[in-house]
Amino acid sequence: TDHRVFGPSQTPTHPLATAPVGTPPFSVDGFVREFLHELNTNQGVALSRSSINDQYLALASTVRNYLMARWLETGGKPQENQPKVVGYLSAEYLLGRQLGNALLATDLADIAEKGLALCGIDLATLRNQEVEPGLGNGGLGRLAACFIDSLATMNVLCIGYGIRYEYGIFRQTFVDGRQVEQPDTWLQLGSPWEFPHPEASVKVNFGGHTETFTDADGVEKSRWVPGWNVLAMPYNYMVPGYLNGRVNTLRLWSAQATNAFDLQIFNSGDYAQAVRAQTFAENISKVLYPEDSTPQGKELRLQQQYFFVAASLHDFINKELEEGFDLHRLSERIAFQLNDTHPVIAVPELMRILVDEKGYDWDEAWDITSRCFGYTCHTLLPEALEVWPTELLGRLLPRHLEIIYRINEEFLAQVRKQFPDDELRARRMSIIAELPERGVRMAYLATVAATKVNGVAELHSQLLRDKVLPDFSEMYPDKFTNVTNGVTPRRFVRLANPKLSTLITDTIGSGWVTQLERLKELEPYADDADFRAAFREAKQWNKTRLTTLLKARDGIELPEGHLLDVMVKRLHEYKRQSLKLLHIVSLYEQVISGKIAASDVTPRTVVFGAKAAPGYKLAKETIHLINKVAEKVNADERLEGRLKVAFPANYNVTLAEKLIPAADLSEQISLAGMEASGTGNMKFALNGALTIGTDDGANVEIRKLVGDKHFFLFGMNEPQVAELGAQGYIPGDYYEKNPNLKAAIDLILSGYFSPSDQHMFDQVIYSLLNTDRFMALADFDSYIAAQAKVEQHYADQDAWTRSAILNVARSGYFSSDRSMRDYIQRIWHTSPVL
Ligand code: GPW
Repeated sequence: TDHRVFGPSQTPTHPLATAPVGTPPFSVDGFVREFLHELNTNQGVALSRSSINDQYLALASTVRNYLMARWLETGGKPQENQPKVVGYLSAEYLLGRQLGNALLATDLADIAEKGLALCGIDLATLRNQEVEPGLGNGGLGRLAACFIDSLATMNVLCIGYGIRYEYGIFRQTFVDGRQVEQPDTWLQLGSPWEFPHPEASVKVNFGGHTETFTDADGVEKSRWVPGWNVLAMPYNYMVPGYLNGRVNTLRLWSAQATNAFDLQIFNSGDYAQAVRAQTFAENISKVLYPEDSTPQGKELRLQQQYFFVAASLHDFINKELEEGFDLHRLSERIAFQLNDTHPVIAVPELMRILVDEKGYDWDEAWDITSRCFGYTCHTLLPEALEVWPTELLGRLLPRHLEIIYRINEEFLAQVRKQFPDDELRARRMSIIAELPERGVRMAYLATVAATKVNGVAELHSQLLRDKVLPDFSEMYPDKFTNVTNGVTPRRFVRLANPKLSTLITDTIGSGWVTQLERLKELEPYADDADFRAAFREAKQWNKTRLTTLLKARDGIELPEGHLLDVMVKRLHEYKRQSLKLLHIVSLYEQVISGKIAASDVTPRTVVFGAKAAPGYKLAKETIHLINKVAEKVNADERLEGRLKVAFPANYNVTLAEKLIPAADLSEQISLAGMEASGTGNMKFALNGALTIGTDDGANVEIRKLVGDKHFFLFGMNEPQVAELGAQGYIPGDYYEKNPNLKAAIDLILSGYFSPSDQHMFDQVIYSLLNTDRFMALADFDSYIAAQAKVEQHYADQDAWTRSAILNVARSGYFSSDRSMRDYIQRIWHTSPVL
């Protein structure tokens, strides 16, 4: 079947058709011309009558045009011996605003600022007009965005594949302190960064049944007779490398109804039903599921997963490879990376393509498939591991379920061969779970199929081997590896922290932006008083910028001269926002009960940023409680203004870029063994905040690199957590034993923060007192002690600044460029193009 559903393209005959597109001149003058041209022809307005949005859209198009020439080149047909492409398969890309990054990548920021000023336009105003594409929930989606940035900057070919959700992560508002979700209408004011390609749409099948038939050689086979289909329409986004001219592609799929689909219904005369069918199809890419680390097992979610994976595999095989390419060599041309289990249905899909469509025999197809995939696991929480009920999978993708059963059969045969007389092991390892209902364990399927399985920090990879997949690591010891996460220094240092960036560049040159380990060269300057003063000045500038922003954005007043203590991440019990809250309430309680004088409190502002999954009751109640505590604390004069709590709504990438550079203290306080890596932790350290944290995820590596003296460690380590759990953890004991903890909890239980309803927060508190699955009470003492050390250290401005500088200097390892080098060496075996 022809995948070019809207017909083939023409062969060019005019000489200009093959010439490269012209890049606008790299000058203020050239820029202004291009900008006005875009404003007039694209927006259809004169400068004098243009709105800010017109100007923003025209500016975006202008910057795009500078990137275009290289994009067209790098998107050209593949050559002989061209390097392998990375096909990053991810259900989420949390991109953040595009304009600033594009201006940086093209070095156009100064020119644009000057040019726009000549037109009477303020660049900063236009930057603020952009609504960020929030096509992800948190760490996992942001990691994908950092990785594609790094690959482009490193000149590695990559296509990011994902979904163009019409509504990204919800916009969070607070009503009486409670989270209320609003739809994220990010496309409403125009989407200047995307290029739709309706002509390249791909049909994706669903449902129906399978049937057996006998092929020409008399072999009995199965084939899929789908029940319905939708069109996947690609939207391309440019992924520019930093100052290197490379532009890779992010290809996000949008769902549309197929003609065939509605024609059938139109013919039946039911017009209204036909229109509804359209809506049904479009639902698939309508909205991002807002659960982070807790999949909901919804049918539409499985449809989304198969939808983008099927379109992406089809796209790569039929569009990116030259015609007639021998698929036996597929793994020489693509390394598909599975970003968690969300895209794992790609494994049976590739098998189906090879066996059913290309006619390969099973073993041949498996040989190819098992060379093409790498699998990254991002969690240890059992509830985060996806298991799709076979009932659902069989209904939606009957042929894929058959293929999964066959994969499992052959896999278990291998297990039994390698470990004879160990039926228990075979059952444990089965890709098919029997209880609580029959389901497909997507992590097992991925592990069996992938060439490499990696965790996202050293501790996580070790626990993955030893606790989550021990049987698999015994069977395939060489399959398992670690790649510690990283973050892009372009967005999270160079763009987010311009003053620090200038200071660093003035001191060691600009190479650090692409070779972040060179931050090491800053180490000696920690002992240089002038440098420390300049460093403090940059931090102060960031705080002032944040103060201005929060005043305008949320009406929040940040006091001056406070230690800025920041906890930003998704709201989740395992991350323990409740522990941070107990610290605040305890401090407050001690002051109002006269146990300590307000003057003994180190002036501190705690900033929270967190979205809760809309169906996660306890998380939402925790948000409500934080807001209620903030209300009381902020208004209470007995504190003499020395403790403030700020909770700006709708924490997102845009806010992170302003918040993180202003922070003094980074809260990374998950229960040890629960946070796979964390990436916010890295962003803070790179921006000169000190970490208070547990021995969890990448905190372990941060502490090792920056040094114990410059990191506030507290709490149980993972073995201690395991031991306490085995012993039988009784949270009530900690409540009884620690009078400050008890007083804080009692204050909440008394209804002090909820005068209208004394029992408002009973659920949050009783869950801590009765179960406390993540042992917040057990770590409370140690956390408070570590906070005392923070205050001591902070009292010595020079010592603190020295530590902050050393955090920056020693965190170069956490660049996502380094992560990409590790993936390339350990997993993908691809190389940069020159
Ligand atoms: F549960 N992570 C996330 F593993 O942001 F799928 N969303 C998710 O759904 C999952 C993981 C999943 C995060 C981890 O919690 C965090 O520790 C890690 O740094 C990040 O993924 C990137 O690896």
